[in-house]
Amino acid sequence: MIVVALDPPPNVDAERWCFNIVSKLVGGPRLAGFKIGLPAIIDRGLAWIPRVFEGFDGLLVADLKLADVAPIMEIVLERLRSAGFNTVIVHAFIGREGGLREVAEWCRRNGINLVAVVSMSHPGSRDFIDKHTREMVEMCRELGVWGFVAPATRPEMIRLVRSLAPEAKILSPGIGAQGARPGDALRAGATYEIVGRAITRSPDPRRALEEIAKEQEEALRSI
Ligand code: BMP
Repeated sequence: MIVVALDPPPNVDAERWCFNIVSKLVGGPRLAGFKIGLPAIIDRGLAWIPRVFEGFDGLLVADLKLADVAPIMEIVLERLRSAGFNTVIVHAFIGREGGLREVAEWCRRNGINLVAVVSMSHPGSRDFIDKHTREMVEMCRELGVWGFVAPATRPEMIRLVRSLAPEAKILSPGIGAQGARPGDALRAGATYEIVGRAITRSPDPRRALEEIAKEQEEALRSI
């Protein structure tokens, strides 16, 4: 399945840009949801989210990669929940006490899917984060975290996460603009491939989504 990353460039009206793309993609093949992060939120805040996603019942992922103390994260999470997000991404490296434990409880109480970053798609992820992926996944599993971010650019990291957390969702960025091919992450055990620019910067985003969906299906058939 595909989660489309909506990262508007700096020279556009973020709400209009997102609305335009969302209206072309909703109902498209293998579309599971949308991910919205700082590029749109620092331009427009959150008030526009319900306007653009009215009636959409897929994953709506807030990607602020939160990494703060729990009481402050809970304030942010409440605002994200009120805006209509049903899934949030936080960093796992903040650790358990005063951090992920409380946030995981908050998400459970409020019906929000909690996703933890345990490895990233850029090479620098190896410097620090990847040295602790295993222990971060183990901690998150104990806390009942719903999903993980692991990179399509390094399928061995997806395989590691999948082996440690067989029941978890895995969201994998890095398809297209960062070099991985559609289906690479799914074959390694990911649940969703996060795709941004390969769809949103295409002259025909709907066609780009359809082509990626087709490639995913072909990749899955070849397992
Ligand atoms: P693109 O397909 O245009 O490269 O976009 C990837 C998206 O996934 C971006 O929104 C980026 O913030 C996010 N992302 C990533 O690229 N690597 C990570 O390790 C984690 C991410 O959330």
